[in-house]
Amino acid sequence: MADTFSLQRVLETFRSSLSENKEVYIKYYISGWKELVSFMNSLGNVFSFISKDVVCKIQILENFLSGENGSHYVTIQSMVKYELENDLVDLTKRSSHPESGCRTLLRLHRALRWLELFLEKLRTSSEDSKTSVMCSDAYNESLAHHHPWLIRKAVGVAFCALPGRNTFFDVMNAGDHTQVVALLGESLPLISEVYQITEDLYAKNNLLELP
Ligand code: 1Q0
Repeated sequence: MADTFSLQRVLETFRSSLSENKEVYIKYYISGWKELVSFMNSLGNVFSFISKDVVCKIQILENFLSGENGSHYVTIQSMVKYELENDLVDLTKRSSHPESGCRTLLRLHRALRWLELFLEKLRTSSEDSKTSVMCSDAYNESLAHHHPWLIRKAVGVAFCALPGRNTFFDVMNAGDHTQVVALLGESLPLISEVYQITEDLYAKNNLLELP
């Protein structure tokens, strides 16, 4: 991972995460999240409670991937099949498998929906649009449904510390603002595709509400 964030690299990792037959490689999926975490860290300490949680979830998945059953964790599809067939998922209440790959990835998956909504708002925003409003609208339409009151409040405080739209566009390191908008237009269908494939897989297996 290079030091400076680039939107292009996020795009590339999500592109690499799709296999030819539309399976999602966990390795690249989490690389995409690592890039986003490094971006979030550059925004300041207010965001550290969020990035800590993401880092922790990335670590859980990396441990599975490098562990003795790692071959079953190559794609999200193989993980779901393996964990379900071997009763490794707590389906209704957290008990003997509180940190399964399936429930851990579900948290990132829900956050990916937030990202998709936020980036779409950013792409179609005008110069006087506020990132804090775009961020919290995207949040209220997605992740907020899964978070308790206390977290929603803390997230609301963090949003107020977001830099403005111009700074956001600059730190994406993707050229001038017109180029950033074009790149966002290119990235979003990919992010949506990865999201939708995962969503369909989880829905088919009744995994969307894992505790
Ligand atoms: C740039 C601003 C970042 C705003 C992030 C918005 C999302 C807020 C998420 C709040 C998470 C709160 C911390 C803990 C939550 C956990 O309780 C929860 C559930 O886990 P569990 O184990 O308790 O059941 N965890 C989650 O829901 C995971 C949340 C992950 C949030 C990931 C947000 C990642 C943001 C990355 C920066 C993207 C910058 C976008 C622009 C970059 C251009 C490509």
